Amino acid sequence: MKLQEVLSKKYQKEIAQCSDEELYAALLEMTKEMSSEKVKKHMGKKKLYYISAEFLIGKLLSNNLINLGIYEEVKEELEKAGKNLSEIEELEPEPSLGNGGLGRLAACFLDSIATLGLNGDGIGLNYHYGLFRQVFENHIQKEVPNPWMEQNSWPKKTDKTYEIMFGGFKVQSRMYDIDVTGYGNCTNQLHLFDLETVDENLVRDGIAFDKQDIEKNLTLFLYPDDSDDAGRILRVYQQYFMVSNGARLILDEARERGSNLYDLADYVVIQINDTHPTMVIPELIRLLMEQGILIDDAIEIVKKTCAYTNHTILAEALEKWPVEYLERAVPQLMPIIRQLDNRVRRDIKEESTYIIKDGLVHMAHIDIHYGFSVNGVARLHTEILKKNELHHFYQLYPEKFNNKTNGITFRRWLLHANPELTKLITDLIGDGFKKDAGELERLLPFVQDDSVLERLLETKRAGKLRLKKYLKEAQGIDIDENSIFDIQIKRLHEYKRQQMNALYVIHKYFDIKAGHFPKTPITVIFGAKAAPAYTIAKDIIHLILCLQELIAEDPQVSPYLKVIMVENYNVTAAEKLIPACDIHEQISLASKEASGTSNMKFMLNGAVAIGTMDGANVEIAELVGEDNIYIFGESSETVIEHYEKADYVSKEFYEKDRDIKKAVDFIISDTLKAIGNSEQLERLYKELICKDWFMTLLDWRSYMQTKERIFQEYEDRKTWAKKMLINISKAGFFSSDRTIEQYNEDIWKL
Ligand code: 26V
Repeated sequence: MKLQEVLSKKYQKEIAQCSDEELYAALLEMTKEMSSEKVKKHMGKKKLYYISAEFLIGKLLSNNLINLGIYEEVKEELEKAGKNLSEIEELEPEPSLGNGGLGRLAACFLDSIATLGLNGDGIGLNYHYGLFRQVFENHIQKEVPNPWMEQNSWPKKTDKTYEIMFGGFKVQSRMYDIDVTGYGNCTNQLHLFDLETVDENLVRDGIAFDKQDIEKNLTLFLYPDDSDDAGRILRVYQQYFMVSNGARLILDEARERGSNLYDLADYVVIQINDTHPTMVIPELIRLLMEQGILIDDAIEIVKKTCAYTNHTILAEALEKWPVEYLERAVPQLMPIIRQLDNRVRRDIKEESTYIIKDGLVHMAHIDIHYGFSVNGVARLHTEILKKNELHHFYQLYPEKFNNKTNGITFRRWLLHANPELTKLITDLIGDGFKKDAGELERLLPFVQDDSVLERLLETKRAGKLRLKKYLKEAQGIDIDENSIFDIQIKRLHEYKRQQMNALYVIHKYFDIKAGHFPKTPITVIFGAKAAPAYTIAKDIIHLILCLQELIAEDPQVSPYLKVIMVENYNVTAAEKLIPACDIHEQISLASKEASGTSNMKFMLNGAVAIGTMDGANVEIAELVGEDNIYIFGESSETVIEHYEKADYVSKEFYEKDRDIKKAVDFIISDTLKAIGNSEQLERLYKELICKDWFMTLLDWRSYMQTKERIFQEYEDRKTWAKKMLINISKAGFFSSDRTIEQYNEDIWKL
């Protein structure tokens, strides 16, 4: 199908006469039609359902054109008529159906499942506004709605509707489908459930809305503010709505394929992405019982069908719902959850594994007892689950535990995000790596080739120029492409330690003030959204924004150092930031970051990490070797020991290290208070010296020394380019195609 044909039919116009809006609408239509032609009739009877509260799919147009194999062709066709595909792409709103890594992982997985030709669909919710859009006002994050569904949008309305029961009322759902195109292969579906009665007019003043009116608000936002009961119980309604729809769809489809429900596990495997979809287990049991199946049989059937992925060891992130919430929102599930708990109590002594304790339902415990597989998302993470967090479960069910180190789709994070690097790689080793990421290793011999290293540095420069243009247009910010780009982009959380990076900025500011100038100027870039009710996270953003202004206004410092907090960090921004990066910050407190996935994206784009031995950093370090990554800080064992003994006292570090004290004290200096808000700065200061739960000060000295070393070593451009090339050539392991092959081999068996 040619774009011109669509335009002639739709508008009776030539490409050159069309507006970008018309071209976008036509491209959308054409892509939708082409991808639906590739929906494959799968031969095998078993099908995977990846259920997730988040699918951070990003913009889809270019990605779909790439996967359909027509990107270059369309780009040229447009260019010939004087049109620019990137400009057309700007018109596409980004669906923000996720918070961060967990949601983006789900999107990468769908891409790989389709690319590998596996029979698997996603199931989630069609949030009208998704996650909030972040704006900065007076150095403070404000949240506003992000309406992404427009007249011309990706979701296709289907005829599938279900009646969903809640305590005291019922609602009618409808399924919307987004085509997920695989690279040169088949198309799968992302099924997003929605409610026709949702009322966008409920939203007032930022992202506030009436949280009680479930029929009007159910699918308005992703993770509505959970700082109060109404917000938390709304989450329970959302989760049940998602899984009840999902479970019915799954059973309908299984029956259509010939299942008698007793043999469900031969037809269906469900991957539960974190605990948010956990209620699918009792809901399936309930639905099977409605079909006349006895509870013991129903439990056995479901047990063979569900697999659980854990994405965090943070206790506060492991969901536990008060029994009374579930009684209120989904009373039909509580008898089943009680039955499940009773069976655990009957058979197992270890009280810590019970499902209902102190009036709380431990969602992960349902998954582990009543699923057949439990996996972590990086080797270290899985080991910590087995040894610490889930040790008692591991003793009960060692055979259920397995690791699946995360991965990323190279189609989006290399082919689409970095055309210059893609071209260089293709020139050097052909394009086999697009299907078999392991082929990137063939780049290794080129570390001896100066002209290749030179070309590699040029691709980095191209990435920097693209980011420069983007930041100028999006935020009116100027950056210097000749500076070192040091980037930390991820959700804002204390364990990820953006505050440690900010303290280094303060240190460097003093250094420059004292006349010690870096050889190459440094641009420190942050991108992060904070959960609306997470006070300290918002204080950290406030500090960074104050530093941004302070340094920009200081003529003595600004030629050497620049701090930038990118507004509304999202997938689109990441696609610009990652190819431009020299140094990426992966500085979580060891043991706390389950995996991280931006680390993989950066590596693939020739950036070098500064990181702790945490999450997938451990596996990256092993692959690239110690010369090609900068590791610092205490090990996860030491950190876990500090927690066990409760012996970390941040004040001791503050008092004994002059540089730390000076940097921390600066947070509440008159200089910063003149720019920012005293209450917020003081709260952050106190948090750091009195609590510092994620041990920023513990690792700060080693962090600072490592950064100094990096900036020195950056000066030797050839050696640096070698580090870049080694990172790229070793990135193949982190293709989500590899991850999905392992899920399929060990868990799904499609
Ligand atoms: C959730 C919450 C919710 C409430 C309070 C604090 C808090 C802290 C963390 C979380 C994270 C929930 C799960 C999650 O998103 N995990 C991320 O999953 C990624 C994909 O596996 C992984 O790369 C990240 O390391 C992991 O943090």
